[in-house]
Amino acid sequence: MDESERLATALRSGDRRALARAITLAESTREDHRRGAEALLERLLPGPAGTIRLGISGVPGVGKSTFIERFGLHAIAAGHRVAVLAVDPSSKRGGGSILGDKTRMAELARNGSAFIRPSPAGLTLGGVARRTREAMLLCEAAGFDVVFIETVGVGQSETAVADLVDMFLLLLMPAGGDELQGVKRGIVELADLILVNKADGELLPAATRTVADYRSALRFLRPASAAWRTEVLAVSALDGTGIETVWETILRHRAATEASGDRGRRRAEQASAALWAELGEALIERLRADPRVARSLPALETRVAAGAASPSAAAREILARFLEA
Ligand SMILES: Nc1nc2c(ncn2[C@@H]2O[C@H](COP(=O)(O)OP(=O)(O)OP(=O)(O)O)[C@@H](O)[C@H]2O)c(=O)[nH]1
Ligand SMILES: [Mg+2]
Repeated sequence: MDESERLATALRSGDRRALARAITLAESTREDHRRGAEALLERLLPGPAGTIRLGISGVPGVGKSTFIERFGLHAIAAGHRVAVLAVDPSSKRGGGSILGDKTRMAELARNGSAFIRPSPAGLTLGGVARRTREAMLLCEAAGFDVVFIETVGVGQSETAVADLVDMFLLLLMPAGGDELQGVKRGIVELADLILVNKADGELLPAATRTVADYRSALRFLRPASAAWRTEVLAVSALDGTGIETVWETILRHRAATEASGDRGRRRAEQASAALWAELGEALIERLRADPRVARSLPALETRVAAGAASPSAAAREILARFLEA
């Protein structure tokens, strides 16, 4: 039995240490590690059917960790196994965030049916998204049938996460008026489910108002698919209000998008997008490593920067060098 076969067997049995090791392999930039991760992923395909991939985003402090812990424990009680991955390309959290999140999600972290993994540090957003996709597939192969991908609301990372999952959840704060609280319209448009958190205590009236505001604002948005219209719910991650309704809504979304074929199509599109991203990355790497390109590239880049050559002509010339037999 070779290494990837051994790892695949341990992983399929649900061994969390094997899963952690496999993800480390996938995140590594070392060529032999990458090859090992590839061999492993090949072995594990096709993954189990019926998994639920959820993205979640929201500004710092909105209650993502509290929500994931509460919701995760609920899903586990319903017989599921829950993995939590983070996409966070900003250096301010990076590898250190796991400590914070594991203490914030202490009960979930201790649960044998949960697996929590921080964002790989030191990668670009594109790199993080690629490796997170692989980590997600590894989690599913290890029997984690509900996978959460969390990102802090910093802009582009939401799109990257929405492109990895079946359903994108946006967590909002209860707001005083009808202001859109710094959440970009484009991000609201990505959401399949909007949750106004902290609907408890003295924030309850504001939360109820915010739900109504978003419900009416969404009436003017064209739904992204005929099978599903974005819904808005009030929840309290702290006291558990609405958590059961969130779970039911997720199952309803799954049923609707499965029946319409949207779910399969979305996953197929995501897989081919991942193929093209890998291809693009691999080609650029090869191109940069090519000695003929290396000789001509700096001078051409300088001329483009100085406005003396057009990017398209320069690109054509570089490609011609690269493709020279
Ligand atoms: N009242 C109330 N407070 C909440 C609720 N959910 C979270 N909080 C509080 O809000 C604060 C932030 O919660 P977190 O879960 O750490 O928020 P987060 O979105 O994960 O924050 P970052 O990890 O910094 O991005 C904590 O003090 C929580 O106790 C809720 O439903 N109601
Ligand atoms: Mg958090």
